[in-house]
Amino acid sequence: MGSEPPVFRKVLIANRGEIALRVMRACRDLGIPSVAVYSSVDRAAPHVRMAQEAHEIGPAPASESYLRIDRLLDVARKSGAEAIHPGYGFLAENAEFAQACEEAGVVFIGPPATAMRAMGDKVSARELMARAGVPVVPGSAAFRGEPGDAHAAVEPVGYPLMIKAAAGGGGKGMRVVERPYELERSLERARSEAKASFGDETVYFERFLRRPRHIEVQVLFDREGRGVAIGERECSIQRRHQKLVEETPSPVVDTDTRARIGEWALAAAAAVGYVNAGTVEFLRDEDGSFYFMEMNTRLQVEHPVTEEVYGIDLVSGQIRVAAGERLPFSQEQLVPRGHAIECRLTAEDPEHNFLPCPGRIEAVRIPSGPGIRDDSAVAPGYTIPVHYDPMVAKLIAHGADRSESIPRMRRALDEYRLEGLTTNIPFLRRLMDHPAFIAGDLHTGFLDQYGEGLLASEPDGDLDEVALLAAAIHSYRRRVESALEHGQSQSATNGSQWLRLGRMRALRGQR
Ligand code: MV4
Repeated sequence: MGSEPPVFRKVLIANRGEIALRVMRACRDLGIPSVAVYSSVDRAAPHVRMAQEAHEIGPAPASESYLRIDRLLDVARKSGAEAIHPGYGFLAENAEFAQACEEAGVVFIGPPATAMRAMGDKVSARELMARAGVPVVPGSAAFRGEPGDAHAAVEPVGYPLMIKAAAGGGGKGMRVVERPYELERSLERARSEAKASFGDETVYFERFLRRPRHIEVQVLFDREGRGVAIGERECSIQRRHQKLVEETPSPVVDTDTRARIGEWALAAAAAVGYVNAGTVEFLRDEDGSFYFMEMNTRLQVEHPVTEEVYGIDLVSGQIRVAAGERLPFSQEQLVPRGHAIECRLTAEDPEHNFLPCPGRIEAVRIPSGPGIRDDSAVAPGYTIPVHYDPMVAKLIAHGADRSESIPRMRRALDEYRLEGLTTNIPFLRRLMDHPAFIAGDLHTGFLDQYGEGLLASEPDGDLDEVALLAAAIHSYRRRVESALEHGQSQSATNGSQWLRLGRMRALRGQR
């Protein structure tokens, strides 16, 4: 391949942080110059420092910079970029953006807008999947009737059931209904939530699975419709629909199951004319049944575990199929080797309800050694902006099996230093020691069940003394917090949470 011309003359990376660096590296490996973009607060960010060429696209708020389709296409035109990689988040699953790229004659490194739209509506996606032979959770069609008519609609579904927004996804607008008498009230709430979040109050009903696992299958398709399934990832360790730890292979997926869910994932993608990298999400019930949940039409945060175990470069694969090349590997070549696990390191304080704690990084030590990969965007003296995601690094450990990758992850978490920042590293470190985690006994409610026990403040030692201290601290905190809360509405934005924590710390005499 050395002497062949690169597949694109130039690629624009419409993202920031670790994923911008990740895409830049793939471009370099392919001999493609890349173009970075940045908001005003990201002028000195790692992705700008590493770029050969970078353009400012607006002020800090993403809506005025990283989400501005017009400005991104301007930069593509000015810089001569032939293709745009959207990373994840921001515009990665925005069908209008994919379409605008197509219309501007720029290659969007991702699926066609039509495939994104087909997967966007959950009710039609379910119907499409069922027709393609992919199992879906037993459920209803779209429901738009009077609340009183819902009882008849849920008759075939049974209880407990879940109300989901047709335009939803990622956990928004969902409601569990345990008994018939709650149905009408829950329906009204689910509808108003769906209306507020998505501007569409259409809902549908599904049988509620009690302790499911989240298991997803990676696929890659070329433009001729050839596709491969690249194993599964177990992503059951989540908090409020944010994944914290992902791994492959899943502790509960054997070779036959992998082949079976791989076929379903390929059928799901093919049914919408999929091209490029995508992920088909399944829920696995406690009885071992798999059900299609949704499809993510982008590269995912957790793609590195798949890369480590399958020995491939997914981003390079994305770029090559986007340029019209054939799939760079066959299904037979895709044999898993060992086990990989990823932890997401965030500037969040688990001891204070995972409050975002952006700040200045004073010193850094990146772990290394056998089986360790670090995908991060950190540097000494760098200030994490408050405007974006608090994830600062992904740490990936690879080993012969789970009993080798987990100790490697522990060792690497111990090595990691991000001085000046409050991070979730100690929480992740304790998670790696948790007996249920080590046993692979995972489900999507894992952190709800065990999360408290992973906090540093978990009492041990002399219980009477601890109880007394806890009571005193509790009443003190209550006083401080009620003083703070008085006449002050709680804001959901990171920025003002940050200010609020600052005031709270000042009152408590903390740093
Ligand atoms: C479910 C479910 C149980 N039963 N559907 C959450 C995200 C959204 N895409 C679907 N979700 C769920 N759907 C049925 N019929 C439980 C969840 C769920 C969940 C799924 C995956 C990962 C984490 C989760 C956390 C809570 C609930």
